[in-house]
Amino acid sequence: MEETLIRVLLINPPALNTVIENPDEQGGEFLEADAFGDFPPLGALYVLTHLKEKTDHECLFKDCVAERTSYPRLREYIREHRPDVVGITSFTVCLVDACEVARLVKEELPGTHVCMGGHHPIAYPKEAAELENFDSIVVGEGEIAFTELVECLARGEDFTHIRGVYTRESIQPHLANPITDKRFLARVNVPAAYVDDIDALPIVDRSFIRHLRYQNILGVTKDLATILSSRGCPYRCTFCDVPIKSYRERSAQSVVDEVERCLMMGYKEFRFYDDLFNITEKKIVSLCDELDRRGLKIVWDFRGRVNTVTRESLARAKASGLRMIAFGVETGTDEGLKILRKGTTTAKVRKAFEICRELGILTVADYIIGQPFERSVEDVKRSIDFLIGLDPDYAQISVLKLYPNTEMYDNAVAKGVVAPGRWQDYSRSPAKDFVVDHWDEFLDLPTLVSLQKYAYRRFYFRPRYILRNVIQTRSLVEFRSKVNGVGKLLGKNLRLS
Ligand code: B12
Ligand code: SF4
Repeated sequence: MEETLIRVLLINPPALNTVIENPDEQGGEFLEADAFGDFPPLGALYVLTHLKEKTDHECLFKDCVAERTSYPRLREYIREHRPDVVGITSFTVCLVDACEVARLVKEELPGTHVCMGGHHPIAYPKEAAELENFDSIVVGEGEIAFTELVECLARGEDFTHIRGVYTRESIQPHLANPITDKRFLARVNVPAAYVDDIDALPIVDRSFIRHLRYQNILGVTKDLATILSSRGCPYRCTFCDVPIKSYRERSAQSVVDEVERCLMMGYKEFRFYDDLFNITEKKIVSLCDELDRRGLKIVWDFRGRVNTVTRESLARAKASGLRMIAFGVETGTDEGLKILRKGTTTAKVRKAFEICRELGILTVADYIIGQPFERSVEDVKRSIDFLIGLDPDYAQISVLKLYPNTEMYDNAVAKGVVAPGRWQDYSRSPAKDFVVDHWDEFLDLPTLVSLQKYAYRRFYFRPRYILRNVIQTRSLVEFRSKVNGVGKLLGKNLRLS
């Protein structure tokens, strides 16, 4: 059949109706990952870039989170641009907003095909396929699958043969015969879209977002680009549902090509947002070699694990501009790390932070309290003591949330800490008053929240800490964002105008 050119819009929905992760979150004393700043939705951008490179269809992108787009404004945008296909990226916790966007599109343009991709359909394919107002869902990595879907729609052809693309009807046989695909978390049990060679994907087209200022409270400039040098994580920490388990690395050449392209667009700072950036020392060294070979001097940071950290590789990275590492420390005892299946020890954690301190690399410790093995206030305080002793430059301290599809959540159900099926019910009929469960077998949530505040205050109000930060701060942007960030962390009205 002949193909007509169509207009495709990808939307990152507003995050206005995120589920309640902590009853105190409206009180201004709550800080979570997203409060650290806005980040470009790279996954959706990868999908759109692929479509743009491989076809002649018109591609549009709307990041309602970064643009603070309201629903009335989004409605106007849809009316004005009249897309033929709308792709919506999704998080389970923001499902209400994804559904609201789909409803709005269908009200304005009933004939427009609406497709849901992103994390939610990976976590809950069955429930996602049955939602109203979506004509299809994509389970897994969407670049090739979504391009094929759009091509089929443009030709008026059936699309249900495409791997990972489902409708309410076409997913049914797979639900009756669930599969296991070792490349994904065991719960992803319908055939999912997967990209074997991530190096072959076109470099993310940031012209879709260059007008937006993504900023992060831990950054040094207003021109921060996030970037991925790998996909997947083979570890199986019990609290995490990173959906893809097979690890794929991009070549250093391809990553640095992307860095160069970003520099040409005016980006000055780079955050590697890989699930697991430092899988080996060799990976870090080859990236640095490639940066040096091209004479590029950049400021960069990454999220990493402590167990592959060596002095040599970090010294090499520091010399090539590495500014900061965010480590998933999680908890302060070996017993706890073992239960979380973190695959590391407190000694290794200490060593990694020591090396960073010696080399002048800033550190962030991601930390979780309210763990199933913390049975008393004293246990939590002991864990906080470890964090204080570690003395990272920043700490992000959360109360453990029982996210969908994690082993931790299943354990909580098995122990009767939470009722079964809560996320499935929510995924079938999302409601914005859904409250995320916590492990409250030993300590109730108000106690955990007050311990979280206690930990933040203890950490950030140490005179030594304050002095060190004043000395280290390099620019006004950095200073202002640090004060705002710490103000937000501590619930004080410290905002600088
Ligand atoms: C970077 C990151 C962030 C960043 C940036 C998020 C962003 N805007 O993209 C920040 C720090 C802001 C963040 C925040 C949060 N995050 Co986050 N984050 C990640 C992380 C580490 C990497 C995401 C990524 O870039 N992956 C790489 C890209 C290539 O993959 P991708 O995003 O999955 O995209 C692919 C597919 O999903 C699909 N796809 C995506 N969109 C679309 C759209 C269409 C139409 C189609 C067809 C396909 C498609 O194709 C893409 C390309 O292959 C993941 C872990 C992970 N490995 O996914 C967690 C993860 C996505 N985050 C998660 C959570 C829970 C959150 C928070 C809710 C945490 C919190 N309590 O605040 C918030 C949500 C805030 C918000 N409303 O945006 C969960 C999601 C679980 C779920 N079932 O929804 C994950 C899986 C981590 C975890 N295990 O807890 N996050
Ligand atoms: S917490 Fe980090 S190391 Fe553990 S499975 Fe998730 S991404 Fe991998």
